[in-house]
Amino acid sequence: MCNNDPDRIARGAGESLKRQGRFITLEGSEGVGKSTNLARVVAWLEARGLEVVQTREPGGTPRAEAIRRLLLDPGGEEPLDTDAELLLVFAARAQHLARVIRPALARGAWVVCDRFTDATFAYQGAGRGIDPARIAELERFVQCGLAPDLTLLLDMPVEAARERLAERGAAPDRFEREGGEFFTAVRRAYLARAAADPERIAVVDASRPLAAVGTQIETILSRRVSP
Ligand code: Z5A
Repeated sequence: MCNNDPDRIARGAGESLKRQGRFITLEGSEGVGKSTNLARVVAWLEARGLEVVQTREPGGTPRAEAIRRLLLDPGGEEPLDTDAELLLVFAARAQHLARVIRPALARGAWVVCDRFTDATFAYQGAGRGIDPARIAELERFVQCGLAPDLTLLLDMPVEAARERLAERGAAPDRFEREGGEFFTAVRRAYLARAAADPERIAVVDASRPLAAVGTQIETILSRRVSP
């Protein structure tokens, strides 16, 4: 039995065995507007009377946020091995699933998460060059079949998104220091995943003004999730 088996978690919490909540993720390369539009998704769901848990990866719990700091910290002399990076991402995910995502879904809440495992296939897979089959093994081990019900993939040209981040002016983290080639590979991988799984992954044109992006997201929510 999977360590994160949803029935085990639900039984542990003394709640219904049935998973009732829904799991929505936002994905995309850096600076495409995931954090900005996540607030809109949450507001849309809350306006329909739903309990919504807003969270992010890597992170979402104090220990998983500590792993996030380790992953994003560009400092230090010692480079982070790519396999170590992958395992840290999944260690944070296991903690997040056990402490936040599974309990929320089991009590019927809707979980809206800024990035999830599609990011691992895009960044550690296409970006770092790790074989996707190895990532899929960890996905099975950690998630035990749990996957998002809907993923909004915010897509736009890499350079334009990087310009948005440059305007924001924050110091680049360890990923943001990568070059254009890395992020072009990440974008391609995301689009390939969307093409392979259009039932789950909806592509949003993130290059348009914020109001237009928000309208497209709300149209997708209306069509694809029925609270
Ligand atoms: N990572 C990984 O490698 N493997 C994994 O499995 C996971 C993650 C889960 C941290 O994620 C890093 O973790 C990430 C991959 C790695 N690194 N990178 N790159 P993150 O989500 O925190 O990092 P991020 O993508 O860099 O997030 P961000 O910088 O906050 O970008 P964003 O959330 O997509 O964008 P935003 O903050 O909402 O918007 C950026 C700016 O653009 C901001 O000033 C907005 O006001 C502006 N904006 C947004 N939308 C628009 C529109 N439509 N028009 C004009 N301006 C806009």
